[in-house]
Amino acid sequence: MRIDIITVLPEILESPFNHSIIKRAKEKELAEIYIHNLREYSDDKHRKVDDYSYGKGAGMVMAIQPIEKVIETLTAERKYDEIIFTTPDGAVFNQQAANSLSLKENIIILCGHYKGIDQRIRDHYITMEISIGDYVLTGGELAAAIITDSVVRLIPGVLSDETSALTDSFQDNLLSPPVYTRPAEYKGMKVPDVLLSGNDKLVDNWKHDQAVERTKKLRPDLYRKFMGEK
Ligand code: 6GU
Repeated sequence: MRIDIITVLPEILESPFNHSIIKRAKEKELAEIYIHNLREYSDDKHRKVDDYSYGKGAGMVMAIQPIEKVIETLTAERKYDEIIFTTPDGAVFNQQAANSLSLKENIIILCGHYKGIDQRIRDHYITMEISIGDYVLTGGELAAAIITDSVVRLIPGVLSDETSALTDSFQDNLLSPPVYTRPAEYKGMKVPDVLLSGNDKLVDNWKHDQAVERTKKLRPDLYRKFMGEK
């Protein structure tokens, strides 16, 4: 899978993909991630990428020209399945959206900034608008990093244990059960006996019950979805 991220702040995206699982996914050539500095596509002599908004209303708007140029450059080279714009007024991202994006070949993520982008970009180029939650960030870069991280880890072969993405929280509208490691007892705090029993069936049942209980208590909204699907 190839992900091209377009941003005015490439520095923010230098670190997130260079560690741990995402770094290994790139090394194993399961994911290619390219960061494009929007300023480099500006025809303006000062490499300006924004301009005043028409009509009243404070704030700068990202202009068409550099965005059109970078998108035209990329789409001339290969076909893209989605051109995503990160924006607080997009559809709220979730695990289902991550699952479906992980099946794509090539995607572009355009990071939103300032007071928005010229609507004509959204009308003519963008195929998907994503928000990562009901709060406002200074820009779409962290959202792009979150989307990329959650999608890349789902690509087959990225996680060492193929089953582990399937048992993630949210895959079946359930939170994960609690986990424990050694020692079995620490300063009087004990690991539940069932986990030491060696009985796989009992352990699986316990994990499922814990997942259901936790979801009911911590995320009643998810619990209703879980019950509705049964
Ligand atoms: Cl994608 N962008 C910004 N600026 N704020 C957000 C967001 C995105 N998602 C939630 N808040």
